[in-house]
Amino acid sequence: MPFTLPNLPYAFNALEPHIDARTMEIHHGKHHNAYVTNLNNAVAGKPEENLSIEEICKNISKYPAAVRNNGGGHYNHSLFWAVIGPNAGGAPTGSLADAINDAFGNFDEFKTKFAAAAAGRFGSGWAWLIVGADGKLAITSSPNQDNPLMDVAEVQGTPILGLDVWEHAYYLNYQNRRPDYVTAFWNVVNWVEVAKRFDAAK
Ligand code: MN3
Repeated sequence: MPFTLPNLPYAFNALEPHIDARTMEIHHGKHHNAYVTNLNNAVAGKPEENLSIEEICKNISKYPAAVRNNGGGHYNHSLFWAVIGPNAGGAPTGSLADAINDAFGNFDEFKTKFAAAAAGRFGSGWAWLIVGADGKLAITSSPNQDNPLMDVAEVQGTPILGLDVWEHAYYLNYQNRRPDYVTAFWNVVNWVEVAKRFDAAK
């Protein structure tokens, strides 16, 4: 099987009270796991089983819907687990902080705009902070399991921070209160990891 479920690099309860253990357990072990299984089934015996998930996303228009949905699901969740974590939150520093100030005015303005993208994504999808082809930061959102790496994305770039706004990501703890979940998200963002991805994407 070419694609595997990455281990969660912290305990299910490590993000409490911001994201509850039961949500993390189901989200990682059931939802992400299903995307990996369905992606492996969709690429079995085809040339794309030898490609990286990033390469598949970049050429997603060539592949059937099962690869788009489950490949996106695998890429998106793998990024999500990495950019959140315990002992996190606060604010970015260094060149990432400078780039956020350049692009959005200041960190609070950035958070307001990102939260608006997350709240405004109708139905299921993701909010993103991306590095565009021009090297500049931008905020965007995508439906379903699409992402900004995909050649079909409205706004394309390299994602360095993503927020899952599917109901399965927050419903057990927050019910219909997506804005409360988005507010809590800032307490678990691993800015060191986001900065690493920013430096790599530039
Ligand atoms: Mn999810």
